[in-house]
Amino acid sequence: MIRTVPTQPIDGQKPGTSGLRKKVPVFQQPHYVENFVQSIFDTLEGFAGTTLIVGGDGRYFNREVVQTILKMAAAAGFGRVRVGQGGLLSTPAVSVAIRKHQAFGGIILSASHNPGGPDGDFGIKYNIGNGGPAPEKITDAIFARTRSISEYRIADVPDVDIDSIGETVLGDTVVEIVDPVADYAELMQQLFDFEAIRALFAGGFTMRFDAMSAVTGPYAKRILEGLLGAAPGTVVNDTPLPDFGGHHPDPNPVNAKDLYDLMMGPDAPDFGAASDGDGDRNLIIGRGIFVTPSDSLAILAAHAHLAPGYAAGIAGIARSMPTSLAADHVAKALGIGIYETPTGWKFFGNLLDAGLATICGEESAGTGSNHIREKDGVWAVLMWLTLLSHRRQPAIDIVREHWARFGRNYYSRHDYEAVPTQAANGVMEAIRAQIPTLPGQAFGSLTVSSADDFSYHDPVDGSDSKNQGLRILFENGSRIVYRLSGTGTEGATLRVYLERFEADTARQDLDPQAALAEVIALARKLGAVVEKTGMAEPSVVT
Ligand code: VG1
Ligand code: CO
Repeated sequence: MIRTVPTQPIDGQKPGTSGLRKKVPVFQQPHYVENFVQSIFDTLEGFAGTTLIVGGDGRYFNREVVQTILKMAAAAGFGRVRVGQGGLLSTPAVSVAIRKHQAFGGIILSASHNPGGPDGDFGIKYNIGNGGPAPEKITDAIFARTRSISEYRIADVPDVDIDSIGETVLGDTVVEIVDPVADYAELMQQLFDFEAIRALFAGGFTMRFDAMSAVTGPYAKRILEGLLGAAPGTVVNDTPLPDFGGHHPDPNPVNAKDLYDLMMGPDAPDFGAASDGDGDRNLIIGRGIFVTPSDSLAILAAHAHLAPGYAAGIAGIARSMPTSLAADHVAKALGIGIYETPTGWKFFGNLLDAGLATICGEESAGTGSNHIREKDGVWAVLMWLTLLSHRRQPAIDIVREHWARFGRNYYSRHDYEAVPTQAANGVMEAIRAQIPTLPGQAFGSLTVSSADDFSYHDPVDGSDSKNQGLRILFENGSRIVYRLSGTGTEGATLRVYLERFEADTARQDLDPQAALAEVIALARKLGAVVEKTGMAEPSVVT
């Protein structure tokens, strides 16, 4: 019943910041999915008879790939595969399931915040037994395997009915179709005081959660409207669609424009939030204020003890290098550790496992904690609701009070998308060449205090990750960071991260682009960004 199929290596199956991401037609090539999945299994050891978690964000091609993985997992000898009904599981829900059911690992089908549909993106990511993304050591080994693979194994069986809850047997493997929300909702109830949040909604608090026609719809609906009593209709775009309804499920003020406009307008509810394709990102908007992810991380870290799951306080905060220094001010005030890692959640896993960090975050709308090993969009919303239920004041006041106490780190990210790879590399090379001579140089009011090519030494396993972004630090606390995206599927995306610190409360209410004008101009000039990319303006400013 198991078929061994001869195959040949396919170029380019290199996992990036978060798994293997390509256009759907690339994944649809013969053997493409099979080669990659077999390369994952060939890289792992000792999984015979263990459990594998499988699910995805419901995007186009999700259902087909789930079937392939089930048949290959059976051929590989897993004892049990748990799959979300309809092939759905959010990224955080996969992490929850791996940990709760002591699974060997999990496979997530998603290209996260990238658009879906037949011409959109698809992705496959492997998570290890702690529930987190496979570390570089493993993704490198998987990639190496894709270059030498000569056959894959697949069970020759009909498709499994993935829409009905229950168990099916494939050879020696039990396939279990499960409610995708149950385990996740149960964990949230352990971490948060649902009574307190329910009381907030019962008191007339209003909210909009935009699931962007992606995977968080069922989670948000069950938790916010079901368990917490938010008004029906609080969750919008709540049905996961294969093409996300044509939306770009990247929860930032640009792509979640409807929500943003609502929150800035006269009919704004008290609170707004959104999540991305696979449910691990969060957008937080109060009435009249977009809370930057970097600020949100700092604010949540400062208040985490209000949630029962963190009542004992937090051990430390970890942030990715481009994320603003706002969290550092909080860590200092709390007298706890602060860790600076490369971009991508996989770098937080060891710090969380070792108990060094409790709360982690990235400027790209990712926030999470040691409850799992992924960032978690709905979790971040529940953290905010916890805070709002205690403080009973508008989000905008909470943010302003935070700035008054810790100072404000004005922050913005400028993305230059679909740039020819050579041009993007040209910007990086231009900066890299200047790094040795930048320290000490003054540009207007900005004097460079240090500049480097960021490398990370993992304090837990001792591994080193080099070339993780070019950063220029200034004496007044400003910062410029340049990096190339590792999740795009078209040309290169240059990300320029811009930051400036402002301690004076009288100057904390400026428009970020205006407040950062000098830093922005310098960043463009140093990298000759306009000349090299041929773009007068970035594609996306967040
Ligand atoms: C981007 C973000 C990064 C995030 C990654 C995965 O990576 O910058 O912070 O961890 O996406 O997020 P890059 O390499 O394109 O900058 V998700 O929600 O797409 O899995
Ligand atoms: Co995501």
